[in-house]
Amino acid sequence: MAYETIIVDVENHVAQITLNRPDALNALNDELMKELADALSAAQDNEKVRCIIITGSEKAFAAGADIAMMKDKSFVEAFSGDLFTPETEQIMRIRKPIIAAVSGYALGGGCELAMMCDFIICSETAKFGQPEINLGVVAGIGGTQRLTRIVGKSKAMDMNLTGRFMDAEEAERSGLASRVVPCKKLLEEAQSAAQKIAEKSMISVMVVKEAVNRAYEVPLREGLLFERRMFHALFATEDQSEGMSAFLEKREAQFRDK
Ligand code: CO8
Repeated sequence: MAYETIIVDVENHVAQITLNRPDALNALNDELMKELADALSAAQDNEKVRCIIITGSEKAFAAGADIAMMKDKSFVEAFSGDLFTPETEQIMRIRKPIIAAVSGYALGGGCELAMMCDFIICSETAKFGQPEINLGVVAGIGGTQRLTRIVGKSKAMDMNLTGRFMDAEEAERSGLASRVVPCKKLLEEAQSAAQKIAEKSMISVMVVKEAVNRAYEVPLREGLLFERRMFHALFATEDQSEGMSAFLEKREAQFRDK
């Protein structure tokens, strides 16, 4: 599929998807969300891809859902059209790890998209926010839910009620971003993290993703049981044997995803 609103590069086992609507600061419209979901599914199906990066421009990761697209919708159109739901469901089904590399604005749906990724690396210029309240609406794809689980009630309320932006330093301090780097180093850092992940056994990588995400869904006892059972199950893999042997033989493990 040829894309109009994103750019996809696959190199060294990493699929880098760049949101590309510069005139609208990468605002998320129907076309972009469909293309993004399609590209992610293609990356999931591509055996060469072992990690995915979603990024934007230096000025904006994404400045939210496209306000011009939404402005004239009636309640019935918004409700029946179920805007972005199939695409976000599709994104949530991706089993390979996804890193958000955020520079500049990640607002509204842009912040929510970053939070749908597995972790966020941001540049010193990043600004996160849920400013939907300024438009007379509220967040619609996770800004009251994921943000609350990530940064806690007080900051989530503050962000959603006042619409203020959070800078990179606060985002890292609050656990929203895992690392902050200078703007020029953002993609290098994201690529290096992706390469590190790409070297691991894909089976362990997918288990980590499932297990950490499960922490948001189930009580602690259930989550711990799931983790323990997955730990046990990995002893059925050749990669467990290779990984532990390689450590004891003081050499690099050669994982084969088996
Ligand atoms: N939608 C559409 N166009 C946008 C958006 C947007 N979210 N953000 C920026 N643009 C456009 C501007 O209209 C402008 O276009 P033009 O040049 O044609 O006038 C261009 O991008 C550049 O923007 P600015 O001139 O405003 O640039 P500034 O540097 O002055 O300001 C800001 C940058 C602060 C990021 C500013 O653009 C801004 O506040 N943008 C809107 C942020 C916002 O409110 N985001 C939330 C949108 S609502 C949302 O995301 C809901 C998600 C849930 C969907 C749920 C579905 C179920």
